[in-house]
Amino acid sequence: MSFFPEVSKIKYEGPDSKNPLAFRHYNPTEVVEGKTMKEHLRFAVCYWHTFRGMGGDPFGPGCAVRPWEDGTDSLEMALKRVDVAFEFIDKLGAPFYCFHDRDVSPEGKNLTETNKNLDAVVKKLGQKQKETGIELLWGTANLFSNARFVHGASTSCNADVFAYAGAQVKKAMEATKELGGVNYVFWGGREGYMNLYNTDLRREFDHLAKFLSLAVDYKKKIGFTGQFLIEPKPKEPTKHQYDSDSAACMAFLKTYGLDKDFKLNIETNHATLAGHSMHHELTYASSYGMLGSIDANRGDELLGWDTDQFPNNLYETAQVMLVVLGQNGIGSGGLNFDAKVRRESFEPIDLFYAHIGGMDAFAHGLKIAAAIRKDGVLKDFVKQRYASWDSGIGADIESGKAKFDELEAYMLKKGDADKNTSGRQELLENVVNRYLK
Ligand code: XLS
Ligand code: NI
Ligand code: NI
Repeated sequence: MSFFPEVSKIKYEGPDSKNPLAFRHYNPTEVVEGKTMKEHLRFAVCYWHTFRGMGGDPFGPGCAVRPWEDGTDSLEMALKRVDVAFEFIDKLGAPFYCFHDRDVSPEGKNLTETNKNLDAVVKKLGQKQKETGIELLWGTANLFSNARFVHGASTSCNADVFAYAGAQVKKAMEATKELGGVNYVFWGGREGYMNLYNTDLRREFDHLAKFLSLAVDYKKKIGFTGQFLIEPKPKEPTKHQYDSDSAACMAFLKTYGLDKDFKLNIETNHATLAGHSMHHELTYASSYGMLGSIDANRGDELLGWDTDQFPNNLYETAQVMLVVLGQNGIGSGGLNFDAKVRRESFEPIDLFYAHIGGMDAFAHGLKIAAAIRKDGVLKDFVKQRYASWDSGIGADIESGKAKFDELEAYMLKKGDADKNTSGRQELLENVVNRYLK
């Protein structure tokens, strides 16, 4: 039985194609900088938006047309949805998918039943992975939808909720391991505060760190080798999320001695909500070897919340790929489309258009970034800009040879600093635009 009978396998047809169900740039076997596009981009489809999102918003319930849904959150429906998901991902040609435990399987009447539901679905996911060759980029636990998480999970004022969350992550990590997942993600959910009058901020941070260190312990115990990732987000659902941006996450991890065990999964729309560009968030993490994976989407310039739209901005995808190529690849991470079609795009076929466009935007961005790197236009400029640090006083400062005494003696003798040269921002922006084709 087919759930998308009108769609066959999406193929690469080249930049001139006008077929909306074909790739114009994503050519999985095309080699760029010594690796195939498939290896560079490591696209993943997310289960929550793509197979559970029904387009609901604060003004109305979901209205997406999904002929396979029976309107229930039953185990039977969950098992059927696995067939839908794998047909979609397989036809699209994405090599990976990602899920939360509660996206793929329903909550039961108690934890025992909930875990049994997950076991049943994981079994089917495993079979489908084998059948299709699709792999799991990452798993995670939904620690925010159920009412028990109203005050957060590991940062809840209720110790029982911390315990429940621990049990849930333990199970989700086991499921991820069983399915060969190459990463495991911790997005904060409701770990944050709405109001400081009722919040012991320091205690909540300590609990968050305790929770993550227990996860590290358990990871070692069961021999799960996937990369742990923290996903920063500054606000929504809480007013202030503890994992607010790359810098905050890295400072937190360092403070609690967890920095060797985690990297970051950085999401475009979360970067912009934090008042940063995606380029900034990626560069910050990558500079310290902390960029592990990417949630690929975009926000709306005029809306101040997490709209999770599909990426289409070539400037941005090129910047993302410049950072990724600059660190020699995304490693075990990938580009997960944490993105949802608009409420108005309610037909199943829209899911294909959305993903094809996102994949093409990144494949195109990859080609642009590679061309910029090939000509060395930015790299050479930056190298030249910092040349004063490569010898003389600059090299002495960097190596620790020059202290304040030496700096004073040097400058007294010289009288004044050498003249500055222009940063040439506009010139460089023009140069980058030359490659946007
Ligand atoms: C929500 C997050 C979430 C994570 C996974 O804003 O992006 O979807 O990626 O829990
Ligand atoms: Ni998001
Ligand atoms: Ni995300």
